Amino acid sequence: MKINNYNDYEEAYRFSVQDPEGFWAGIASEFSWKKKWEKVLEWDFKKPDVKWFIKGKLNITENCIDRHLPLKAKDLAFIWEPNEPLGEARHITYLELSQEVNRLANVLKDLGVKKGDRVCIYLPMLPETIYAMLACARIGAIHSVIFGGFSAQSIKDRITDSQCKVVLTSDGAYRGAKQIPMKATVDEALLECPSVSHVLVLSRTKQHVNRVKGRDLVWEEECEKRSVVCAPELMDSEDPLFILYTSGSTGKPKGVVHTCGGYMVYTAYTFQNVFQYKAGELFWCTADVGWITGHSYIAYGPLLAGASTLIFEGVPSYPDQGRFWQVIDKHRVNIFYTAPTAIRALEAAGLEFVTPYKLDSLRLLGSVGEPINEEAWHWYHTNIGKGNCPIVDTWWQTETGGIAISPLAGITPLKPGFASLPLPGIQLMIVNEKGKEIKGNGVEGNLCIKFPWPSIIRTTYGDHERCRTAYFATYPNLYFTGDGCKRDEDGYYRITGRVDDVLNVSGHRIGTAEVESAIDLHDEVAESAVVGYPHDIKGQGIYAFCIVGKTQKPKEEIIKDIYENVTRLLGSFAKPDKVQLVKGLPKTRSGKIMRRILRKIAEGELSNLGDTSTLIDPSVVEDIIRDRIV
Ligand code: 7RM
Repeated sequence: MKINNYNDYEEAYRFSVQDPEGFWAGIASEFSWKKKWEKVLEWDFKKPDVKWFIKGKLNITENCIDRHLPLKAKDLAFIWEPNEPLGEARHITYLELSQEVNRLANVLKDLGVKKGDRVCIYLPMLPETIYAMLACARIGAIHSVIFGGFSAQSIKDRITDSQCKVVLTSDGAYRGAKQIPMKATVDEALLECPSVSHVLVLSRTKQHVNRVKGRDLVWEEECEKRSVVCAPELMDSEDPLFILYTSGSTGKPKGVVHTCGGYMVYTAYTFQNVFQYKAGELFWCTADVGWITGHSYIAYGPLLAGASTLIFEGVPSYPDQGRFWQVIDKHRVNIFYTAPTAIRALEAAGLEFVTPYKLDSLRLLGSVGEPINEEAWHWYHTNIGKGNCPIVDTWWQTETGGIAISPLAGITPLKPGFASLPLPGIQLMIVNEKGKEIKGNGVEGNLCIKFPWPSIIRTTYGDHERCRTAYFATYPNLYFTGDGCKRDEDGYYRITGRVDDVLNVSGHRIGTAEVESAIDLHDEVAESAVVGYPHDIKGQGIYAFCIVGKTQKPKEEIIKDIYENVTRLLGSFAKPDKVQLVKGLPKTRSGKIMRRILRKIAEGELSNLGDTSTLIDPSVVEDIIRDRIV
């Protein structure tokens, strides 16, 4: 499975294109299967229908846990660092992991959770959050993790979409100086979720929570009563492992479905090769497990490799902006994987937060979630990596399941700002607007993938047609990423950002349509249009243009309500940075909002608005420009 030098990489890449089935079969053989697959791959991007390791039987938790027990029972699976720097860290071995996962799996079973049932996980960053995911996988239940920053409304939408039976949550959460109610938010969501029969509540903050009789149970009490042994459910390669909701350019978030066999093979392979993990090292990915990065590179990838991972409960700015660096020194972290937005925020805080720390345990740095600007890259390389740690700029998506374009640590020559080269198994294609391939180097266009890899999205939960239209219909026979990219003279890839109506705000993926629907619920707002604009720290900021008619209400009050509505309906991370009340929006004769013009105005590029001749009423543009928020 391991690539050791650039020649190996080139050879692996060539093999993966010439004989994809042979290539992936070789890697898959390194895992423990209950029954070997009969055929490696069947695929048809038109439907789409992709199956890997057909009729293979396995349980991913056996590969994450049991497989390591004979030799590594006492090795650390996790170090957990609490929100409070003076709080006590927890050290969890593979043996303890096994016992805790099995206890919880037995609890779920006794609550009537069966193979194929959906379970919602709404928890802070705790070892128990990973136990929860693995306990589901152990018994074949499909987990749906919801990021702890989401609102009651968002939880309700997600639970309803996948008809979850059980919710795993905690009383509250610590995030920096704040104490956040988790259970109370779940209670509010569950007022309208008849599919949920039980809620298991972990105690973290010890704050008061309501207890609904017959529905709510105390996590610790239930686990204590259960056995540390639980036989793994026999799963087919293509049985769903989890659902993870992600934002697209239209409508409500989509439940991206990943399956057991392919996801296992791909996350393990990419974890080992991108990070070049060596036994004994400590890996730290700062993402929340509520996002795909946490699923693949806090939970599954590292555990499949038998690695030791740091789980951090807190935030980078508490108690001060030096917290990441303090934690790296404290636990002697070797590999540090974070998002450009965090790097830029910590750079802005000043070097006085970095210099107190040695950071001499670091061997490798990683970046994920958005394009990393060259300036931030150099700051990270010089001040955190002390000039001698490679940076792996990893491009991928919820839908790809694992890293798809990235340097391999210490192997691929680096170029700041470039995710560099595709991993073995990833066959990229750049196309123009019409879907025609743009060949050669020194080109730019829309990024597609033309051949399946093991952890490609299988479907969007409950709505396969949506999966087809969102990813496989724009360009026939290609998976469309939604990103634009450049391929330079050396064949290196630089991702330029989304080409659809999806924003990337501080690494959070947000659909403009979602923010607009939240804003439009306001009585005084007739219609709104949301666009992104470049933001020094967040990458992108959110600018909302809202049509408000004649009203008695003061402007300030309406704007305040809009902020509150978005926070309540989606979560505070989706709150617009700028709200402008307008009389009208630039629309074409067919009624389409010309977002291109609004984007230019939000970016402050007023000199070159492009063709406005097709607008019904060009004067609205002048009004918007006059009152724009800078
Ligand atoms: C892993 C993750 C996916 C979107 C994707 C891109 C952007 C992610 C990079 C990046 C430039 C990168 N999954 N993106 N990584 N852009 N360079 N290294 O973030 O589903 O939440 O978001 O994020 O636009 O399409 S995600």
